[in-house]
Amino acid sequence: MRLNRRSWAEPYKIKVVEPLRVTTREYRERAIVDAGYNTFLLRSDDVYIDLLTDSGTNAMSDRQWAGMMLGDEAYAGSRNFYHLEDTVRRVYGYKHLIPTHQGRGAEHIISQILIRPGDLIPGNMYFTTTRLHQELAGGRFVDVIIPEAHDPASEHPFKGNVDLAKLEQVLRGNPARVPYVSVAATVNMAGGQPISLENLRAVRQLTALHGVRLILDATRVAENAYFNQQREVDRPVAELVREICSLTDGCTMSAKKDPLANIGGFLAVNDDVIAESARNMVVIYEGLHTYGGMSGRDMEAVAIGIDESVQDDHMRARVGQVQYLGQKLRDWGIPIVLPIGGHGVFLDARAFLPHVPQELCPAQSLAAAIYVDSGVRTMERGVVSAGRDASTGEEHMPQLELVRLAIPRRVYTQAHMDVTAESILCVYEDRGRIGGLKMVYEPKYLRFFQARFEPTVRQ
Ligand code: P70
Repeated sequence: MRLNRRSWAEPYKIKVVEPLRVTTREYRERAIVDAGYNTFLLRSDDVYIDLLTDSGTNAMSDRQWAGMMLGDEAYAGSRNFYHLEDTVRRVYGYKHLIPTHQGRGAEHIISQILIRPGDLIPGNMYFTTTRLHQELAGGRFVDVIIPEAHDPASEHPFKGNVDLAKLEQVLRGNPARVPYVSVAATVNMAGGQPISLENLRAVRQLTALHGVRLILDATRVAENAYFNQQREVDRPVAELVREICSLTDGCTMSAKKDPLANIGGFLAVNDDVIAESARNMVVIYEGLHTYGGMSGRDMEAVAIGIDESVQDDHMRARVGQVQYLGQKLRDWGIPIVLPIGGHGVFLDARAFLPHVPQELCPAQSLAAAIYVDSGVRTMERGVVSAGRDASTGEEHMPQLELVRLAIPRRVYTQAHMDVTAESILCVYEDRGRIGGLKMVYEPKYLRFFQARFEPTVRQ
């Protein structure tokens, strides 16, 4: 036997294709200037391989597309809502479903319902939209993730874990000022890192002791469950998803990620009173409580996608592709966040561009350089994303200065991963020529989406 390991392949074949446009380097040099060196401001037609995000960029299955034809576009009581509600109850286990147009709609509603001015919301690292909604409700986010999460080189298998001592300190020191603890699975800003079941159980115990609710950001909970299966306890992903959710009181969900849809989201809770307030609020900001900003066909696609997302073979291929890209870069000595995450590979821009100080936005500059090299679009996840302190206006200076290569689900092939990896290698070999950027336009909220930059020195 010559093989000691047999390969696996994606558990699907391709039925529809979308042609990609290849541009020249000169064209891309112009395009990135026009986009103010911000990859969010590029036209998608000018992008070759789009690793900006795994959000809403998934390829739907034939079943999801077929389901869309069954969309019941009634204003009230659409049959697709009831299908989604049944699915959420069965797969995640929460009692009440409040649909929203996407994840941040759910974050808005839960934040407004539970947070009072002056409250603290501990969480396992910030996420941009989550923290903003907490702040807009008058709260303040407190980071209680383990310190290893802030170190790109640490190979801790569960960098999404909560530092229990830190959490206990916040809970003890601020009685009645913590409306809930927010736990993300996986942790996006840490590099798609999972939380262990063991840690989540301990968080549950601690919050229960203090009578504090636990709200899950379930956006990538199936990917988290896959890591739990691989690193902690060998049980089916679907079972582990259910168990994670059972340890929490409710969740916010962006259905644009795990659930394999192009748009959608929801808030799900067990508490009848919170559900009633949420159903009342959703009609102000999102739409009626049986659609929340989604069309009937969107809800159908989400319902079917949820079931597909917790299949073991799907998750093996999904996370397996991310690991394939990450391992290639690692083997070439390119600095990435370790362990390789669930939804993307994160370049460590500090180590990649040690000559560019954080004030000059190294990750933003690296993302621009990668685009110019090959048309691969990535996203900054560093000082620009971190924004400013809500009360002092000071810039946050995060320890992690990263460029994210997020992999859409079921969209690209191994060859696309090879082309991407080779582009990163070329940029790495030429890294001495990449300089810094200064921000010349800064929007007030979530600045990374629309900020514009100029090079500090001629590149
Ligand atoms: C991304 C997207 C969305 C997201 C998330 C977690 C863990 C909530 C949401 C919000 C899109 C994005 C959002 C802000 C900045 C950059 C990119 N993440 N929780 O690409 O969900 O987008 O549906 O409102 O990752 O990571 P939604």
